[in-house]
Amino acid sequence: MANSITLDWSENCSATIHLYGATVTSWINNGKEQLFLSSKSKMDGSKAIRGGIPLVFPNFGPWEHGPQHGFARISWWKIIEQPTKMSNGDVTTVLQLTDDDKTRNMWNHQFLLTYKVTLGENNLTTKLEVTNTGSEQFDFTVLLHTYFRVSDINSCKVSGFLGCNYSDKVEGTDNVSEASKEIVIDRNIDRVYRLAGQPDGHLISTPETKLMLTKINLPDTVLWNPWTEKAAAMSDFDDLGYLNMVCVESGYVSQRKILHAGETLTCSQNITVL
Ligand code: TA6
Repeated sequence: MANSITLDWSENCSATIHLYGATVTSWINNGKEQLFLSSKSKMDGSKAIRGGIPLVFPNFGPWEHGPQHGFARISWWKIIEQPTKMSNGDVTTVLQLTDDDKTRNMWNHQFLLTYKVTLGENNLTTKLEVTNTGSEQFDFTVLLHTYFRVSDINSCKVSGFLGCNYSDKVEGTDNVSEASKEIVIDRNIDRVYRLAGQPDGHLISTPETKLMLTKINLPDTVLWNPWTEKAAAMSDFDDLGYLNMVCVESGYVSQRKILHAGETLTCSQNITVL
């Protein structure tokens, strides 16, 4: 069984989604790869894929019930809609994950995750629907852990955080206000920005490419680069990989989202090549 599916918009515009974690592992636009995938990433289901767009659910960060970042990115998802070319030229596919013994042993709730990936000529949209299919409410956090490829981290600028409050997991501080219009990554950065009410858009720019990330119902953004020491400490991450990636992660993580029985949260991000 093929473990991944590919969306083909044209010969130099495509996206690949691995069924393990429904992880988008590649997005090629105009012949150029836009996502970072570690050359040492496991791709056999033995561990979360290190790169692309891993899905974090039902918990962002360390979790008392199971592995960090939850089970969605380490589960085999099912394709419920094969790649389909729409009338406007976009190509879409839909994958699904529902609760099973494994997930219920960690987190005893019934849920349905429906993930739609849409590839456009110059954009990639990933929409996740979280439905509580049980009879009791549950709460969770959710995040799209996007690894953007950059030619050289030293020439990368990320914007859209000015004035936002963040917690800094490296410095151990909270309620810090971002004073920079553009952030240059020059060290280990691991920040959870609370953007509620802020413009939901980030520009990730290098001399070669400018990508605009916009979000719906994902009010927070995590900014992460492991830098030298943490890169070297990850067995599935190239030691120098930090030079070619930045994680700008769309999430609902600062507060836990409560879903009552039968309720659905629909959240999405769109990345456009400008
Ligand atoms: O992206 C933020 C973060 O929570 C970092 O603290 C770092 O742990 C990263 O996720 C990767 O986590 P992982 O479990 O994939 O190694």
